[in-house]
Amino acid sequence: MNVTVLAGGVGGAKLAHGFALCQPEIRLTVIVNTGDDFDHFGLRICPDLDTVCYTLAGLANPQTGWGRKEDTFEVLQCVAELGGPTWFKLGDKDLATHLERTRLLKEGQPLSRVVKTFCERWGIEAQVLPMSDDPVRTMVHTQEYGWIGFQDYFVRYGCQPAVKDFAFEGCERASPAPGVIEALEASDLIVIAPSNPWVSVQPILSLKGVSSTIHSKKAIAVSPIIQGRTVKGPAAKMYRELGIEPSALAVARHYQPFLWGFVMDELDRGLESSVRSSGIMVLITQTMMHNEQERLTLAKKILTFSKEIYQNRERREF
Ligand code: FO1
Repeated sequence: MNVTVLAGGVGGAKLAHGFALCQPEIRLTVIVNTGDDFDHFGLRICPDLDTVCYTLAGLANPQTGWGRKEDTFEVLQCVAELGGPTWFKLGDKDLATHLERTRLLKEGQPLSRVVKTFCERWGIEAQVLPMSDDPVRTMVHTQEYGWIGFQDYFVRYGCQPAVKDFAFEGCERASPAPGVIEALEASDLIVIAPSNPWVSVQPILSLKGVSSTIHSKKAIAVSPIIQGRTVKGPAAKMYRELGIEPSALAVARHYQPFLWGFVMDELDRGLESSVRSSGIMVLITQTMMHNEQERLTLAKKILTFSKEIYQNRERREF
């Protein structure tokens, strides 16, 4: 069974890890948002790709979800002594990833090739694909600062500014990375991870051919919102600022054209009938993933759910 997961940072990485633990029974591809990527100290930083790869390789920092475990910040400390910028916390081990990636990109290698090399080196069995080899930059239109880059919004200003809109600069010119459309087409199951719908999943969907391919196959989405709040990150705040009440129902409506099935937390059981009445099949289960076992359990439940949806559809087609 071919499973493709669309992922942003921490939430996407955790669910992707759950599916990775189901290998070799499934073949896993993870398509990762690169709209958050930016240049810092002249280095190419790819936060979501690194979060996914570190998580799959068992190298992730368990406290933050991003960066590497057991890292130190000596370089950043020395940067601080020189009066340089320290708002973006780059660990010493993490810096090696950015140094080597930047070197390979400067040699002319596409990002997808660099990711493949790193995955082989880190012993990652899943196919991890950047959404594109071309630059796409997520921009956030804020009340306070106008249009700003995503990492300025997220890290420098701590998601405090009120959002008005988003743009994915370069997405019209960008092509999906080699393998992205092929993986989606060959999928028996496409999963939209519990990542931020506005700034983690939407950049992937904005690329040529991605939405239409998912539309023709249909997907299962996992709500990143539980009881009106996000497990991590600003998704619920964004919904509110855009005039939409944040809820699992709002997420289901967001993805409705693509949806086959929707996974929402047991704490949101009260919203089940509203989602079902939109013609979407629902799985209610624990969606919080506190540890490896819970990642695996959620992935397995989604696999079983997808089989039930198949059977249901076949029955209806006869
Ligand atoms: N997120 C933060 O909130 N603060 C940081 O200082 C920070 C540093 C950082 C360094 C490397 C990396 O790969 C990710 C890092 N992140 C940091 C996370 C990251 O920028 C965001 O979580 C994602 O872009 C959103 O998915």
